[in-house]
Amino acid sequence: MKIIDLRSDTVTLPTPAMRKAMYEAELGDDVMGEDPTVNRLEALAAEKVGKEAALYVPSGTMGNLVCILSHCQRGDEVIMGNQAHTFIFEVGAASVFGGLQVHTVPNEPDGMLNPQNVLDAIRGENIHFPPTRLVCVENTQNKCGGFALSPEQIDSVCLPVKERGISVHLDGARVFNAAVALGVDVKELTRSVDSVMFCLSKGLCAPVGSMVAGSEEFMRRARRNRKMVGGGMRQAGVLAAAGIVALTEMVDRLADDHANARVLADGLEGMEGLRLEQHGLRTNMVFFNLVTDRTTPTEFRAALEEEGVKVGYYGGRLFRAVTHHGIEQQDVRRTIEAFQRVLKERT
Ligand code: TLP
Repeated sequence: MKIIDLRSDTVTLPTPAMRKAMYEAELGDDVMGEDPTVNRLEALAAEKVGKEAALYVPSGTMGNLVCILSHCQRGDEVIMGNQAHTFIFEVGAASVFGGLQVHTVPNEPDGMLNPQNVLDAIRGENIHFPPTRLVCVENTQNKCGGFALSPEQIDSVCLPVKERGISVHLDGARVFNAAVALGVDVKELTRSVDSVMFCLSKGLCAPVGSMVAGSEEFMRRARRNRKMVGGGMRQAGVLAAAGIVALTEMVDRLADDHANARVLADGLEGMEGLRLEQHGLRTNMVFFNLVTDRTTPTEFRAALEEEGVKVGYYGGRLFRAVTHHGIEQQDVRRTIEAFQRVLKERT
């Protein structure tokens, strides 16, 4: 029986084209700036997101950290959503490594930050206050359902912030999902931010790696900070080669994952015992709550696993199913049937 693993799009495996590119990659020492494949990936990434320069990093978590460190000094304050990945899932890295204070504002149900709340959170001149240096936005906003935020929504948060001399970083781990779902060039989603991180190793299927991008001057600081946190890799072109395939061949097909997520959401909608999170333009995620007390989250997950379906657990009664390369239409149908069987016995 095929295991339908919907825990995350991070479980995707490199495609045959990626493995071939990895095998054939021309290599050098990237810390010395001499890996031609990494250099090619960085140029391609910068061009895609409309920034002057880009940098290859081992993970999204490191990419966000390197950007935050490159924007801020110890004692500064960073504003972000209370559901932000940088706040919830990155082990407090900004505080641990940056000596930064995180100031959260509530995310709205679709993942948006209310622009006025963000402006109100900016500190004024006062000897008692830490200086506000940075605002972090996230698109798609994972914990809020992975809905796509439009260029206008992103601009409405970022532009007033920048008018006040404060920088903006975009955690765009899945910004290509947002662009494909909205039918816009990804540059429209990055035009009003100073730095962006996006992942190659999620829906785009590369085995490892994320990119950060921004101005040349910013990227010089980011390169130094990447070295400091141990992210300088040597013949990294063997991995970057897969990243080039990810960016050139794997973006448009994200639409298939979105179509599958829609079918899954439609199939789960209205099932007794479930309540779906439906707050915006869906991409490749379906968040749902288990709303029956005839089963526990642990028992429910185990029952689904016996049916060959794995879903992610987000605490309380909240679960996440993520569609990705390798999940086909028939897998979505099988998943819906598995849910029906599991819930029938427990509602
Ligand atoms: N998210 C992972 C888990 O950490 C939850 C997932 O399965 O979704 N930003 C966002 C918005 C992310 O969703 C993730 C990964 C990251 C950053 C970090 O990327 P990695 O895993 O490469 O460090």
